[in-house]
Amino acid sequence: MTRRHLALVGVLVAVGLAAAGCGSKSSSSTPPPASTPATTSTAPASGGTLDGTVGPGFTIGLTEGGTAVTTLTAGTYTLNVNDQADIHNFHLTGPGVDVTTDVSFKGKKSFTITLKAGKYHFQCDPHAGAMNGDFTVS
Ligand SMILES: [Cu+2]
Repeated sequence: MTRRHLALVGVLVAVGLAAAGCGSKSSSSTPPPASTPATTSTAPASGGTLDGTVGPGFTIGLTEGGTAVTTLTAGTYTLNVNDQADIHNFHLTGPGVDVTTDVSFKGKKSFTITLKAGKYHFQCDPHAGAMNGDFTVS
């Protein structure tokens, strides 16, 4: 092996180490969070899980992680409704969303909803005046 050859090998090793060091620093197993795509996409952009409850009394509520929802970030969410009475329903409306359980229905139902910036309202239709709530999406 010539001296020139050895020098070249040394350079390649150095480059390889530099690249490896750089790679281990910036790369990780998870890709960076995707920002909202410019084009319309059906893939969930963000969001999480929302819990809607109605009944058994004259109560209705919407929580996320146990906290009452007042504001949310736009995105796709799973709405899990626990409708605990056959005299109430859980009806959520707002930009692009209109989902409800039947009044006579009693049990759990899940919806996938995509929330956009704007005001949303949920209520029990038969008792809308007393059983309702609102939140804002931005
Ligand atoms: Cu009701």
